[in-house]
Amino acid sequence: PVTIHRSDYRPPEWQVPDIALDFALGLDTTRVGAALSVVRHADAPAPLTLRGDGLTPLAVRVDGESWNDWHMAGPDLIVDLGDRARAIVEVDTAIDPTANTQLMGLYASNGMLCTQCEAEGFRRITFHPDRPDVLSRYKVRMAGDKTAFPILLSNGNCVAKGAGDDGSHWALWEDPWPKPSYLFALVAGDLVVNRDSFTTMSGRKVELGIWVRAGDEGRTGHAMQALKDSMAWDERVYGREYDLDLFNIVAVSDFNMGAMENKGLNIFNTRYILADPDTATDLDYDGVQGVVAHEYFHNWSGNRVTCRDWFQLSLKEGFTVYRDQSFSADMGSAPVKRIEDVRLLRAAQFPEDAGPLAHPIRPDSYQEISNFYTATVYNKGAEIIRMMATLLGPQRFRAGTDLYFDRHDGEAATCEDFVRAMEEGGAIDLTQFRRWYEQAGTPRLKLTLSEDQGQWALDVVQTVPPTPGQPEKLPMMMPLRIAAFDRSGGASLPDTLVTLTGATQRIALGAFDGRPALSVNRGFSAPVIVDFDRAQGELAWLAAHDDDPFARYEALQQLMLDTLVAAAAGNEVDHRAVVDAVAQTLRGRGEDPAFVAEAVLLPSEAFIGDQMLTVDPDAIRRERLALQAAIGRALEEEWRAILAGKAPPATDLSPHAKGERRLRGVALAYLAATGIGDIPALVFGVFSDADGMTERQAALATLAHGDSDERAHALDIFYQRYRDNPLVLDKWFQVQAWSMRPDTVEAVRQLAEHPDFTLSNPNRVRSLYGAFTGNQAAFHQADGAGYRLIADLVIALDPRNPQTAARMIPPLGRWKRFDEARAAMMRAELERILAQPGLSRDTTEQASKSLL
Ligand code: DPP
Ligand code: ZN
Repeated sequence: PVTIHRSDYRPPEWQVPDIALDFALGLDTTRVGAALSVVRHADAPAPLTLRGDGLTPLAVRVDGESWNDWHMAGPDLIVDLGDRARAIVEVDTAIDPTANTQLMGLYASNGMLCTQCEAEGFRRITFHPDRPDVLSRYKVRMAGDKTAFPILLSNGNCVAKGAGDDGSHWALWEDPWPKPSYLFALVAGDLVVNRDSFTTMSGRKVELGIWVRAGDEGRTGHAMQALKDSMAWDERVYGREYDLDLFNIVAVSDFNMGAMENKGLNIFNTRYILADPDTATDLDYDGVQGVVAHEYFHNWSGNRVTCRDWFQLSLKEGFTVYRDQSFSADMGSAPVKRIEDVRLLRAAQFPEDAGPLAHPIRPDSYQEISNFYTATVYNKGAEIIRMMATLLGPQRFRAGTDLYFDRHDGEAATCEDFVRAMEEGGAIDLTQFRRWYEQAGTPRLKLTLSEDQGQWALDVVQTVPPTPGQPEKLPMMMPLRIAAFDRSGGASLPDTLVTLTGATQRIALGAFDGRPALSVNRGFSAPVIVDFDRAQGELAWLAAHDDDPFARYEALQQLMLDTLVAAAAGNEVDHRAVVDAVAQTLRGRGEDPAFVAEAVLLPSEAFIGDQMLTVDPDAIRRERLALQAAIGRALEEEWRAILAGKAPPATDLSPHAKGERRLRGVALAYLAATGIGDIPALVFGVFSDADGMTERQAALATLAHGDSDERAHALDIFYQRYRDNPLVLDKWFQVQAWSMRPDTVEAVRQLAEHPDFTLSNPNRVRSLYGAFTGNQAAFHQADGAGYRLIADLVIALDPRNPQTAARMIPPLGRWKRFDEARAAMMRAELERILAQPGLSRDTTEQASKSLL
């Protein structure tokens, strides 16, 4: 495969200010006529290169005349335009949407036609430069059978429509805003709409529509509310107004990603639109709200200001994730949202940054850009934006974003443009900060406290680990929020923002009577790993008294982690300190149950593994279960009391109600770990009495770990009740793949044979196999059966859907973190994948890099 380098960027030789597309729609054959008005930007004559993927030109015309001066260069069409400086280039093609199992370009899903063009899917529809720095105004005409496709949608506004006398009809859509081809969208199908409207800050009325299949419209209310809240929030917080008279969202069940921000016509995975209390959990509700906001916010951070090239992906994604995180924090509990964001970063991004696929948030090279829609580009990217916001403070950050939007509106910009706007708008020098865009790897801060004549100081040593292609690193600039407390009640050092720049740095803390309790990286101000030896007593004190909720959470997590890592390494441990701290935290549950539920949750098996030199999945599971059982038994009365109270009605989606449900789920898990005889019946009772999916799923997942009769019974009831609802059926697969039972590998193998399992739906694949790779002890089963299962999946899925197949590879690439026997088996599976003939570029890149 060819490697594309960031340093090779050249501006396009031809721009395409206007495009007219003409679609004759059909599920098996769709004919596409494209008319590109092209303008030369190169000084000298240059051929016009139009990228294609699987297309054949049926006819080529230039300025209305049939044209022969063209040839194919691999999949691409090269048109020789002589010394013309402008021309109208027309190309006719035909595509087969039903055969398009990659779900990139124009494809059929459940009898409807829809598109996904980011990053390079437009070239599967028609020949085009298909690079984000070529922006065009689109006119789209589509015609098709009125019964099969009663609804015809594209970007912008519908300016004309009509019917033929052969049962066909047509619509003409025009988008006044120039956009790159990756934001093109078209939908044709039998859909129903939930309509609403929003009046913008300048008084313009925008018509909103959420389009779904008949029967699903009753589950679109939450998404609609999230959309209106997002529109108001972006006006209030960033001063950004929506810019078309129409905003449509379409929900599609077969979708590779979460959703897509096409201009004026977002296309969503149904998972992030449909929600009602009977079928969606509180987390699902939050997911809908967050993704609706994310895609809406892209209208400015992504569409009005887009990316110059795909190396700049984090320019739109990191910034937009930061924006959706801030929105969700404003809509619910900010501390809980921060905890969730950090948990995700640690679960998905830290391992990526420590492994063979590590890359900076602005990568230097790629083979297949689809492989770079990563936790690094998205979530670490958001942390980089957050750090700038912290360094600048709210007013200067807003001045920076105003400058960025105003200066680059209508342009294809770079990460450097963003940082420069922050520097100028915020009056700050970010020269050193730019290293966050260049260097991969999670920085480590080693902290030590010292005292000299009653004056205390904190010494910080910063290191950034070597990553592939980057053996040497320089220290990063970062904001570190700290505070120091006198545990005996004396004066403390209040919340202080320190800007770290050096490899070593000393921070004066002031005078204390004895060693202060240090609260460090408050609010997770910098995305780093902190190494700091603290006694159990100090952590327990911070868990109870720190005035920063995130730091309180961290202290308790650290206490748990220290205990679990020591136990997994074979040391004798005492569970008492953790039990006491959990008990202490539980006392605050009346006030903020959501925070308490987060705080008392044990760290995941994967996160425990990340703290070990060599991950021992079996010891981690054993010791984590032991601690869970100890906490379950010691606080049995508390957990039972939490469950004895009445659950808030499932229709109550207030943060407090969600928190109570969350805490009840945690209580179920702790009780189940004790193995006390009546617990399966109690959990089954919660399952049966549940008036909504949050409780129902929590109880089902808890039962799924065990081998009680109630387990089989509940799984059966759940299946019978929801077998016709694909999103809920996904949960049925998921809880079984998450199970801590010793036979989970075999169970997953059998579930893959289930009549409801299919490789053609990415959600279903993720619900079974994605959940399974997140089940550390099962995936890493000592005989290698878990590795084989995933490699078999990749081999079966790659010819059909390379993008989704390639996403299953990274877990196999973590072999360096495991013992030699496991590492050898993981490598062998990667090699077996690579030996497959005709392997996609996506999978080849991920598998070969994973072996290094
Ligand atoms: N640009 C899309 C997003 O919102 C890609 N799935 O992240
Ligand atoms: Zn995005």
